[in-house]
Amino acid sequence: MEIKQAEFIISAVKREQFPKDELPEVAFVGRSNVGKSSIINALTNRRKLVKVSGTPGKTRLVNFFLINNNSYFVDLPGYGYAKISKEQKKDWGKMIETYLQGREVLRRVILLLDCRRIPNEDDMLMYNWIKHYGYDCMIICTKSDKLNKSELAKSERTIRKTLNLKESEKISFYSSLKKVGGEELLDKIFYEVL
Ligand SMILES: Nc1nc2c(ncn2[C@@H]2O[C@H](COP(=O)(O)OP(=O)(O)O)[C@@H](O)[C@H]2O)c(=O)[nH]1
Ligand SMILES: [Mg+2]
Repeated sequence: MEIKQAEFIISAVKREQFPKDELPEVAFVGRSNVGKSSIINALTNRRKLVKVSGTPGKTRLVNFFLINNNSYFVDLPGYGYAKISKEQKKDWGKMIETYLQGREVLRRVILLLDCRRIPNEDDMLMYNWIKHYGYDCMIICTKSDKLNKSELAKSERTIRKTLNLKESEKISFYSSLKKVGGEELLDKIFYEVL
């Protein structure tokens, strides 16, 4: 699949602002700095659709991007940024929950993990949260250009073990820098979504 059109629609701070046109949604979530903005830009072929490494303080925004006029990419606020206050953490949780609770048009949640890191407690919590709400969770490991083939295999084993993944649960690797295999990855992302 190829993304021919990508358009920023809204940074929502509350439910009433979420799109109401019932198009299917794919949401991206992950630790701050995992490469979430970069992968959305890479897959949509847009250098600045999403700001890379913007101020991590915007913990409450849920950004919607209209894709090919038939679906949305939803950029959920990142977690695990060290320097935010307790209050902001609460806001983050509330906002994610507001979005994940009963979002019928949400077809898939993409959990991004840095391929060089062992998933931490926040990652595990997020993974379990997605499952708890009954959504289809797809794991994409970012920054794959940073590891060689055997290191990538090791990374996959570590992630599988840490998150206790079933064999049927697949992991994809991607580099927003190299952008190899973007169309195949999009096929997987949109599988049974459209
Ligand atoms: N080497 C490499 N660096 C990346 C990749 N993706 C993101 N980065 C870098 O990681 C940092 C965080 O990226 P960003 O997309 O802003 O992460 P976000 O906080 O999750 O939105 C930036 O310095 C990016 O340039 C990648 O695939 N390869
Ligand atoms: Mg970002």
